Amino acid sequence: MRFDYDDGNIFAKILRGEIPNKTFLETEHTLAFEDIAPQAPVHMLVIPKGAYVSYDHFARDASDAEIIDFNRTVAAVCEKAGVEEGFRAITNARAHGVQEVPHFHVHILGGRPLGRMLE
Ligand code: DGP
Repeated sequence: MRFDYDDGNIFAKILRGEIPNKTFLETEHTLAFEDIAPQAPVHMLVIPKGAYVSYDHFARDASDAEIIDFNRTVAAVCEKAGVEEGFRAITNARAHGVQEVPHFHVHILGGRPLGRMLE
């Protein structure tokens, strides 16, 4: 599959510092920040700094260092956000996944019981 990255997307603009964000954690390869429209008391977005469209793009083409850094940052976000009672990690991809922003991101939701998601 070919992944065409559009560097005009909103998260690319955040990474370039063109629009503000509420940064929660930042590492060499990864940025975590608050979602602008939180669906739960904790709603963070974790994104790689590299130009990846979706989870399958990232998992296929990112370097080992980027993948490790991303996953360690997810863990650090969970620790710092205090979601000991549980959380949900979601990533949407393309049209069927209802992905709004075409830069790979994982939502971390928590801070309340989240209910069942899969039907
Ligand atoms: P989705 O692509 O459907 O997985 O969701 C994109 C999420 O990005 C959605 O929860 C709202 C959030 N979002 C959209 N624009 C901005 C923005 O400018 N800043 C922040 N912090 N979040 C945004």
